[in-house]
Amino acid sequence: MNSSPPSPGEPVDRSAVSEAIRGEARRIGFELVGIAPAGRPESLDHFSNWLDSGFDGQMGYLSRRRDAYDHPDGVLPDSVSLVMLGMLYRSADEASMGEASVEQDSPSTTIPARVARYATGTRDYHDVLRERLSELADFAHGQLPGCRTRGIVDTAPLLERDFARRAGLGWFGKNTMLLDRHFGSWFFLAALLIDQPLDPDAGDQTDHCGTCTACLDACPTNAFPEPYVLDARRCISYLTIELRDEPIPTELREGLGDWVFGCDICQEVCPWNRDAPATSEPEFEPVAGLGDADVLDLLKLDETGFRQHLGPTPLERPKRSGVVRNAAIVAGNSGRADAVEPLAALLDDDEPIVRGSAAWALGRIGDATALSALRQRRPVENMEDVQHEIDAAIEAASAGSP
Ligand code: B12
Ligand code: SF4
Ligand code: SF4
Repeated sequence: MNSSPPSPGEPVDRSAVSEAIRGEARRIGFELVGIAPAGRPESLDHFSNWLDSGFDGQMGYLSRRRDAYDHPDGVLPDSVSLVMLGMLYRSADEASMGEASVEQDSPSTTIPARVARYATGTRDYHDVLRERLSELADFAHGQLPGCRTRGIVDTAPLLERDFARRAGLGWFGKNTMLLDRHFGSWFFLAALLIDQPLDPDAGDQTDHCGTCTACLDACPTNAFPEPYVLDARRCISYLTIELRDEPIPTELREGLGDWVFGCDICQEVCPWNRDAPATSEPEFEPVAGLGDADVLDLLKLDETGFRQHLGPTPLERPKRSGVVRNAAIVAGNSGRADAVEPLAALLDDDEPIVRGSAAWALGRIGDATALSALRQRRPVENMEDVQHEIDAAIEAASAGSP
């Protein structure tokens, strides 16, 4: 294979260039690589129906750019090829512990708060992948002088899983994740769009879910109205990250369990993830405070502490009010009496969504101290929504307290 750039005037050997780009992508750290031709996404109609059903909730950025999804031209005008890329992020520890890593014994002085594993590394994955994409783009420009490229991770109007499937990176699982038989689903996707023809991959799209329904059965908030369809409004990932400046619907709070940011359940139960290999990226290994987050610490975060500890991480997205709101709900779900004091302090927080969720949590824990804090706060609370939360919490706590 000849991967040296063509001399001026020399015809481009598309097949050799395609192979060179695949090889370079692997060298840069993308374990999964494939090439898809630009065109109408195969699941565009499904995407449209999904938006029409309102399953996107508050993620208005999806419907606002609806037309741009028709063709990758909406992202890079005159695009012809998409190099679809996947990078593993499961940490070595988790991979070696298998599913046992999910349930760990915690010292009784902490209340475990789970953060989805894609977000526990030292750096935000968008930054890591963008850096690598730019390396790959430089290489492509060397191979195809004068070409135009654009690297994409997440934020552009492109159905990444659709093109990744077409490029042979895997199949759509019933949990909607893109899955590979060897790599499972613990990988990020990225795309490098190019305005030049490359040799596409055959794209094996065989579905290997069979009769399994483990992910659908395990989802604690029943977020799958049917296989292959996710109602994001019920998904913990959406509720804890994307739903901002609003309370989490009361009927879904219990389902959060101990998740303060994102959720991995429908991937953890997937048999194809059991022996999935670990990442080789040190930046995706969990850092202290995220891989082993403690609700009691999160409840005490003020704006300064939040910016200091979580500002440079993906947890910045839901802002301090979102993270503390989520932590309060997890505290309530834990039923732990040692959460009452920090929760009671939050009844006085500037943010109504924090006060409301703290009230709910106190009602759930429901001991005498929690009840007294709620009763004390009620006459001074001036927001109607929070008053309702406190009333409901007092009722719940009174039912359990003498
Ligand atoms: C919006 C979004 C979300 C939303 C909605 C998720 C969803 N399932 O739609 C929320 C916030 C809930 C979310 C959660 C998560 N996300 Co997200 N998300 C996105 C984003 C930005 C857009 C996805 C989108 O357009 N959804 C709309 C639906 C309709 O499209 P779709 O799911 O991509 O495609 C499905 C349909 O087309 C369907 N389909 C196709 N044809 C047909 C035909 C029929 C008849 C039917 C029924 C269905 C069907 O199958 C496809 C695959 O399932 C993508 C990045 C991107 N630009 O693509 C990341 C992305 C999908 N997310 C990702 C990740 C990692 C996650 C989480 C694991 C994070 C976490 N741990 O909390 C969870 C997983 C939840 C889940 N089971 O999907 C990765 C997935 C990687 C992979 N291996 O699949 C992506 C690709 C980001 C990235 N660059 O790596 N996410
Ligand atoms: S990420 Fe969690 S809440 Fe969302 S669909 Fe999967 S199991 Fe359900
Ligand atoms: S848990 Fe089962 S049904 Fe769900 S994605 Fe994995 S193999 Fe498919």
